[in-house]
Amino acid sequence: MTRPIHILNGPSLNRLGTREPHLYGTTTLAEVEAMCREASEGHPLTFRQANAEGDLIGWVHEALDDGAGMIINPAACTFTSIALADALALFPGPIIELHITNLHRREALRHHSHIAKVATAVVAGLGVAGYPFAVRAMRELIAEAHRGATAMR
Ligand code: DHK
Repeated sequence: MTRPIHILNGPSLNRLGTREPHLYGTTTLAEVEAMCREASEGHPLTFRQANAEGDLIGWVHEALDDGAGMIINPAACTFTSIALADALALFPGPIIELHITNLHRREALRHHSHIAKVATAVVAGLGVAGYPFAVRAMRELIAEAHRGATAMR
């Protein structure tokens, strides 16, 4: 069985499409999910969004046993949630932290990420195109890990 890539989205990302379109664009989260599924080329993936930190943490815990990789846009939890970072630290596979906007061009309160310390890589500032970009990068990371594991045998 191919292990899935889990894609998690944090608070207010369910409002993509109409939420501050000058920052986040006009693509909806459902359209973003479709872009991710196309980029996955059949690799199984889950795509979820929650406004509550505890839901995100629960989904990270669920993913610990079966996940090949994790892509997470933690939204505002990026800057506040040591609890989410602690949960992600348990995840054995690659983690891509993703932001639609370039946080470093924005207010200072968005410049420090708790999540970056446990992430393999960070994608920020590509708009929603960052999502399929991250899916393709994740497939590479998973294939690389698989090649490494095979070579060890
Ligand atoms: C999305 C959010 O909801 C904000 O809280 C972050 C991020 C930026 C994004 O760019 O995807 O600050």
